[in-house]
Amino acid sequence: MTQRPIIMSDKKDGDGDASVVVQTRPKTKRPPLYKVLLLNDDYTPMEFVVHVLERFFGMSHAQAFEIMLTVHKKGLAVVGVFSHEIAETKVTQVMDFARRHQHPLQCTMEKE
Ligand code: TYC
Repeated sequence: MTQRPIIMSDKKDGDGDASVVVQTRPKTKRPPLYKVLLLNDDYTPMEFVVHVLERFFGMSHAQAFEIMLTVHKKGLAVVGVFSHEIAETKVTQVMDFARRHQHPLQCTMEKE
């Protein structure tokens, strides 16, 4: 939401001179969000990708299967949106898990 100035009520000082006081407010910036992307490749088994989506992104089997098919057909898909720290953790978890199982699955993040 856009920040609006705080307008105090019109001041009547008796001289017929009305004025407004604009109070400043400390800016509260929301932290930037990051998309976590899963990339397609020709070798990672479909069931492995479905398992990754269930395990690290809390998806149901049906949801995970649907997203896996989107990645397979379109080349990539956003699998979640997180703070920088959480996004980085997800990417690391997926990449480590894929490497341990010797699959070339790639997972990256980008600022929203
Ligand atoms: N294209 C892979 C296959 O046909 C499946 C796959 C889906 C791989 C999604 C990676 O992120 C991925 N076995």
